[in-house]
Amino acid sequence: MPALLPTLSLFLGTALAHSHLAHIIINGNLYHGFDPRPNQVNPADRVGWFAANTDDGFVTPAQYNTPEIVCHLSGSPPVAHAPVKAGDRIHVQWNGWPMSHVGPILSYVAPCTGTQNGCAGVTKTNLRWTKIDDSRPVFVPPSAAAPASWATDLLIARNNSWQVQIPSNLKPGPYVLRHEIIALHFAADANGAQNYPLCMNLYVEPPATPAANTFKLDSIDARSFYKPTDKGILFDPYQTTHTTYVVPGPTVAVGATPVPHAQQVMSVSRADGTPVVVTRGTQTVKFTSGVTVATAAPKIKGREVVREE
Ligand SMILES: *[C@@H]1O[C@H](CO)[C@@H](O)[C@H](O)[C@H]1NC(C)=O
Ligand SMILES: [Cu+2]
Repeated sequence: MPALLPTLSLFLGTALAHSHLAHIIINGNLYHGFDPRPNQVNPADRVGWFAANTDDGFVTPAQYNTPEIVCHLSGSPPVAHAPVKAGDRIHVQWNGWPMSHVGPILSYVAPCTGTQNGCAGVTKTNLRWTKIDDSRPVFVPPSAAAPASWATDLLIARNNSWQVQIPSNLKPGPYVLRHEIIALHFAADANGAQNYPLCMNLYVEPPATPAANTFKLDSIDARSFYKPTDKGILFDPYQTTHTTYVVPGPTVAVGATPVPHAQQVMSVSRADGTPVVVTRGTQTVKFTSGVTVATAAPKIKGREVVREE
C-alpha cells in the first residue's frame, strides 16, 4: 500500500481546490463571474450565473441528463450581460486550476430567444447550444522531447485563463456562453469525471465591419451532450499508452474558429466594464443598480450576498 500514498496525498491536497470562473475580460473591460463559496460578495452587475456549488465543485456523469449539466448546480441567470462584438475574443479567467485536474476545455453558446430581458429571463432547459471551441489539441501524447500535456496544462501556464473566439458572423443578440472544463483525474472510474460548466450572459453586438449573419447555430440540448460511458468521459488519464483523446460532446460548429494554442495569452489589460441589461428583446441599456432589483437572481440564504449600492 505505501506505493499508493504519494498519489493519494496529491488528490487530497487538491481536492478542496476545484474552481469557478472569476471574471471575463473583453477588449480590456472586466465583467464579474459568480463566486459560489460561502460569504462571498457577488456584485449585482455580475454576468456570471448563480450556482449552488458552495464547495467550488462539479457536476457528475450521473447528472448528465438532468438540468444541473446546463449551467451547474441550481444554475440561474443574472440580469446583466457583457457586451461583446461578433469576432471579439473573450479572455476567461478561472480562479486557479489544480494541475491534477487534466482534461478538455469546451465552450458553447446558446441564443436567448422569446424573452424581453434577454438571458435574464431564460428557462435553462429551453436553451439550445452550439459548440464553438473544444480546445483541440486537448491531449499531446508524450514524446522523446516532452511529457504528455493537456489543454488544462496550457490553461494553467496561461495564468488559469483561456481565450474564446466569438464567431465573426454570429447574429447579434443575447446569448449564454457556457464554458466548461471536464477534469479526468478520477475518470478511470464510472461516474468519476468532473464537469465544471460555468455560464455567463453576453450581448453580442454587430462587428465593427458588419458581416452577413451567416453563422449556422446548432440546436443541442445540454442534457444530451455527454453519456457517462463516452470514450472521453470514462477514461484513464494515467495510462501511458494513449496516443489520442476523443473529445466528448458535439463537434465544433462549422465556421467557429477556436483561438489556437500558440495564440493563447497570459494576461490582458483590464478596467471595470459596464454590462448592459436587455429591456425589449433586442434593446439594451447600461446597467445601473436600479435596474437589477426586480429581476435579480434568487437570493439563497447564506450562499449569496447581493451587493446593493
Ligand atoms: C493572473 O490573473 C490574475 C487574476 O486576474 C491577475 O491579478 C494577475 O495579474 C495575472 N498574472 C499575470 C502574470 O498576468
Ligand atoms: Cu477539484
